[in-house]
Amino acid sequence: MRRVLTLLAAALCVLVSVAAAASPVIQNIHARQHQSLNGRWNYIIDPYETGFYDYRRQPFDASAGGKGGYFDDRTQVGKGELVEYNFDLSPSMTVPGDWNSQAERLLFYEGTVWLRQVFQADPRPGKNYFLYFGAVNYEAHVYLNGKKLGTHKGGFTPFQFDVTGKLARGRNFVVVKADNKRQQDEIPTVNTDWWNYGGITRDVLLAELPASYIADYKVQLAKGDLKRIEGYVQLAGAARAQAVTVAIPEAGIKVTVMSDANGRAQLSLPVAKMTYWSPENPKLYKVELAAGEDRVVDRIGFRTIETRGRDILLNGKSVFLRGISVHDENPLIPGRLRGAGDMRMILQWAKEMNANYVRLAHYPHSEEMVRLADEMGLMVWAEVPVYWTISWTNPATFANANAQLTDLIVRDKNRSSVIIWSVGNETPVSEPRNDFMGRLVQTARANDDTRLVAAALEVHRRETDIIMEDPLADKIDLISFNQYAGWYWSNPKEMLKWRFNLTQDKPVVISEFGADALGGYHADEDTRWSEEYQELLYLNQFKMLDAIPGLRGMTPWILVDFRSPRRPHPQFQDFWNRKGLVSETGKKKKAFFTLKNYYDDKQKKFK
Ligand code: GCB
Repeated sequence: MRRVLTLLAAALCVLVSVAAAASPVIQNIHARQHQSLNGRWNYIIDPYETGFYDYRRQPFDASAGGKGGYFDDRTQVGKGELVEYNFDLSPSMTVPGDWNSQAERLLFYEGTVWLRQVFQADPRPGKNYFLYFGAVNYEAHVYLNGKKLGTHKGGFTPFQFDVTGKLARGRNFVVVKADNKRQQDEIPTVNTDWWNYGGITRDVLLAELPASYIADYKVQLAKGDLKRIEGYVQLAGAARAQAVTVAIPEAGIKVTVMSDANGRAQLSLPVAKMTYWSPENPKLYKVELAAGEDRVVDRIGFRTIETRGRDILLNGKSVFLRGISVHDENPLIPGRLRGAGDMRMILQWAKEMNANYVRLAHYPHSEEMVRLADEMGLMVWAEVPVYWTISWTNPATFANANAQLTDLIVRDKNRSSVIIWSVGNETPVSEPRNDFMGRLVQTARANDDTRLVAAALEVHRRETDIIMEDPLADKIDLISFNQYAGWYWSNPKEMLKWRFNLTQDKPVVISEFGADALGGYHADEDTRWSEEYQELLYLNQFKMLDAIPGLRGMTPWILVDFRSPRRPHPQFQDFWNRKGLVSETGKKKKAFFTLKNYYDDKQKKFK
């Protein structure tokens, strides 16, 4: 009986979570008719979750009326009534924006903050409405006009709720309970080397779409085929079977196809003449899609990416990935990147060092960042926060990682800049981990066969050899790994004793190496934390790497110093990881130019 009850309870839980789940995200939502809900949001800090649980620790939103929960915007209360919160009288912060950088008392905060925005709406009959969030870190409970829309976990991927029929004419309010507490079974887990910025860190939109609408599409060159565009258009809403038109006027392409009863129209379009996207010429075409009343325009680049033996081929030609790793953080006004200006600054630094490639570590960066990379001509390694010691055997943890990976691919599958999906970083080899990661590789390939799949692996030392003995290496397309010769082991002079002995017949792309240097601190090259030490480490690392026959790229760690709670040294760190080639004040360290010289040289050799 007990078992039956447990099963029933489990089934109910699944039902509840499905009912509360967000609906699939609409492709290119920023290009649709929408109202921005960005701006100043009032907030209440709630470390004990008093607005969520009653004093018996029962959630208010499960009980009748939910009286007491902070999701109701009770600014008008009856005389004598006890209400212990008030959004109108509470402080406000900017959304999108992490909370840590907006109030001193929130710098190290990990827990719940409630945020509320008031907006006007004028819903029209026959239209669909979606409330969209670019990202909320980490767990979000979302309420519209006091009623729960649902929940979402995962701090870096978009989600949305269908609010058709739920909007009032005139005043509406949306409340988000955002909780950034770290938990062992989540993705990422409790231990990371970056700041756990909480809050609504990306755009919030209310989108309006016709009764039938274009929900999703993929318009990309077929795998390894420069002469054919392959993909689909997915319709949703009332009428699913419709004529769908796809036009790329500048490439002389225009077709009309019928979608099936599920709203799916498959595309296979011959390409006659086209300028292919590349870092040297990041050509983007205007792509117009139309079905019934709906129409959406995107800007898409077309390129192929493949490996052949130890080579990486971009549009059929051998390419060397002159890269750099990047976090989603602004050093100058610390906090998550706040918009196109911040993003351009970061990517411009990468361009200045003659990079053609960036690793957007360790989690999905914003869609806007990836679109900028499209426009500025930077190839992208995109990653999910499967980082270090995840709970490998927990099925819910896997489901979460799998969902984050899928959502990333769904969002960015039309971006020519993205050439690699990375399924994780420095995950320690074990049976359960190999299985978990192997299944993520399968998910990436099942969702998108046009890009490479990789992971930042670890290498091992045997005598003076550096070797790769991770079974995951057999399942991915690159021999990609982090290694910290000269910093976490050995030193910049002695590291030259070691040599890479990599036997796999695959391109080698180093996902990390580096050393900390405090910007402006000068000493001899044996002195840790000095710019000279960092510079020598880079020079000697190049010698070691250039001896690898299949070396096809690298993303040293990292473009800019970044905040990390794991870095407390008062003189050299002060909660900053100093492996940046640009300091926290935006000043380029010596090794920035060392890497630039190396890349200038590589570029000549790979012409
Ligand atoms: C790594 C991690 C990265 C860290 C870096 C470091 O291997 O992948 O997230 O920040 O090392 O500085 O130790």
